[in-house]
Amino acid sequence: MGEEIKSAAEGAGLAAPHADYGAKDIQILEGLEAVRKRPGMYVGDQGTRGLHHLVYEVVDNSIDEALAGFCDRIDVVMHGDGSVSVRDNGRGIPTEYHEGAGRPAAEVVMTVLHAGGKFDKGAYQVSGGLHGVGVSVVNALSRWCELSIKRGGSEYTQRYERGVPVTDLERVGDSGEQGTYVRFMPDDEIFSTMEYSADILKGRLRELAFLNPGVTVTFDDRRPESGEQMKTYHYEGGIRSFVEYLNRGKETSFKPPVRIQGSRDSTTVEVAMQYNDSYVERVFAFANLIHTMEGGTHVSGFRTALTRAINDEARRAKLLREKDENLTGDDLKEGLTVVISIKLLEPQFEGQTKTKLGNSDVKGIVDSIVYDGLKVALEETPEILKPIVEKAIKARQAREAARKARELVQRGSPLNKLDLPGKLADCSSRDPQASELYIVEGDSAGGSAKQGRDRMFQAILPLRGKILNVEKARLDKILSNEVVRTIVQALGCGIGDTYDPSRLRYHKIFLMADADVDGAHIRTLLLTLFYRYMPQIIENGHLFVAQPPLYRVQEGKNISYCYSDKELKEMTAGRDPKRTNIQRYKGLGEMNPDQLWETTMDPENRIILKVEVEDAILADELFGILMGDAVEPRREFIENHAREVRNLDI
Ligand code: 0RA
Repeated sequence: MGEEIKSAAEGAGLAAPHADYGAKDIQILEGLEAVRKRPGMYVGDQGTRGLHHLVYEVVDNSIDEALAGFCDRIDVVMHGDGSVSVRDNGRGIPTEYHEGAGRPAAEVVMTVLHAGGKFDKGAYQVSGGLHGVGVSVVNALSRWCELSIKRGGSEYTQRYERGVPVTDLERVGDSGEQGTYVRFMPDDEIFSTMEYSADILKGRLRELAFLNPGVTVTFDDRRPESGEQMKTYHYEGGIRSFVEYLNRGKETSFKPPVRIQGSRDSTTVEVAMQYNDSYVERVFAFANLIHTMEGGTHVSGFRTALTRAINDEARRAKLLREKDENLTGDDLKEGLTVVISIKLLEPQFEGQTKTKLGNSDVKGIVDSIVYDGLKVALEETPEILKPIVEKAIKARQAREAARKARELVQRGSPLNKLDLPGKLADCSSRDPQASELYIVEGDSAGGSAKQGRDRMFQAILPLRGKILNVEKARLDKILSNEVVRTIVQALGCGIGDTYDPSRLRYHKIFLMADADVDGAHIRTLLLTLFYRYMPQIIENGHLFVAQPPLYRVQEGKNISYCYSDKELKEMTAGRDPKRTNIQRYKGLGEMNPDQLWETTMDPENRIILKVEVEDAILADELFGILMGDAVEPRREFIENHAREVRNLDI
């Protein structure tokens, strides 16, 4: 019998457990094995997302303690060895012997899937979607994991390897404190990357601090290269501070942000909102602290309430006359920054990335709480109404103009060749899934790309002229820009709220610009256009950045290409420089069609970067900083990130 279990454990790469096997061990090993065999099912994927998810999972457990009112401090450390630790001052995972399981409760929590939920941990757990799978999943996907618990006057520790306990839970001393400390080393057999991004982690930790006012969250990056100081996040103002943070550096129509709060049927709703002087709307919605990027019923409820309340009050205050039409939800979007945080008992997460809230009763609840709350706020501070209404009326006029401009851009069916931009060298294929569009900067590069491509499935769109900074313009102006129109026409799918995915003519869209600072700038302008006005293209994984080589290295008849200075250094290390001919490409235009095909466009050889939005707030900030008005943060950002500019991944 021992043999059989051993092979199951070994099959999943598990270490041998410390004690003799029993029926309960078999169950645990099977559970851990399931996690290690299909990690994606539990943490999303085996790349960056999954790796970061491990940290979120442990932190979420600490946050659950905070929500239950037992924890007000969480310390996250990235250690020099690549491990991560999370310490909280909650109740501590129960250490008592668990009768049913025949082992200490803490060992059950660490080794049995979903065991956390079996204990009474308070009503609203951060669970659902990808979250809430339990710390046992982190344990199973870690090379090792160390647990330390302070509880009931004592301190206990236990060590696990690949999820399996290698020591018993031992009492190591007295302690007057309470809390849980988990330190884990992600397993490099599971994850394709072991590189944590401090920016991504900090983004989520800051977000959690905003969503849990009064809780102090710290982040300490002790990795040798980091050189960063410890960060402390603590906001007494909650999501109101969150909105102020999102609007920092922008002019706002009123201060402080309006805050609305209420609850019904065990669902609590909290909203903070403020208008700024930009033209974009930013909605950050959370359900049980999970960022619902795809929106959902809470967001729809908010929108109907906002529209109704503003129209009612605007009419009462005679800011809208009788003959004026009602303001629409779209009119009220321009410049709006809003954070919505709701907590509910059984969240249903839907959508492509399971980040859309589906509970149908939530819409009415949020609608009525926000409507009533807005009415009260507008009675208390009537002066905020006028700027909102005036801005919305201007937005309506601009949208009218935009509609006319858009009609020009979108007229006709995309299958009609006459409606395609003249510069587009289209591909023969009419199957969007098989078709690729290369958006290329400059005519000479466009020429090379046209000659080098496989015309069966690759279309080329050369761009010339100034690409508009969409961060600083309204939709009507954006749509009158030649470059934007050309792109929208070629894609065929519309822009803004008329975006229609079924009309997208290419499912792979490549941005191809020179590998220099100007190229990076052009690429960022294009990324901003997609991110702000066709975000679905990014969300659905259609947008890529082509990676042309920086160097061509010739040795006799042998030719190879290098995509970075580092690669060139490695390749030429210890070579006789006389026989090596190195050509640095100053731009795509210097490459002949064959070279461009071979290095950058041939699906067999090319290196491509998929544009993904890991963290919407981070991306929002990034574009705000890179494209906005404030000079100082931009200078700072470019100085801090200068080395990464070649891989501008959002
Ligand atoms: C199960 C039950 C209780 C707390 C926890 C688990 C718990 C888990 C983690 C993971 C990280 N930090 C944590 N803190 C607590 C409730 C304990 C009780 O009723 O005393």
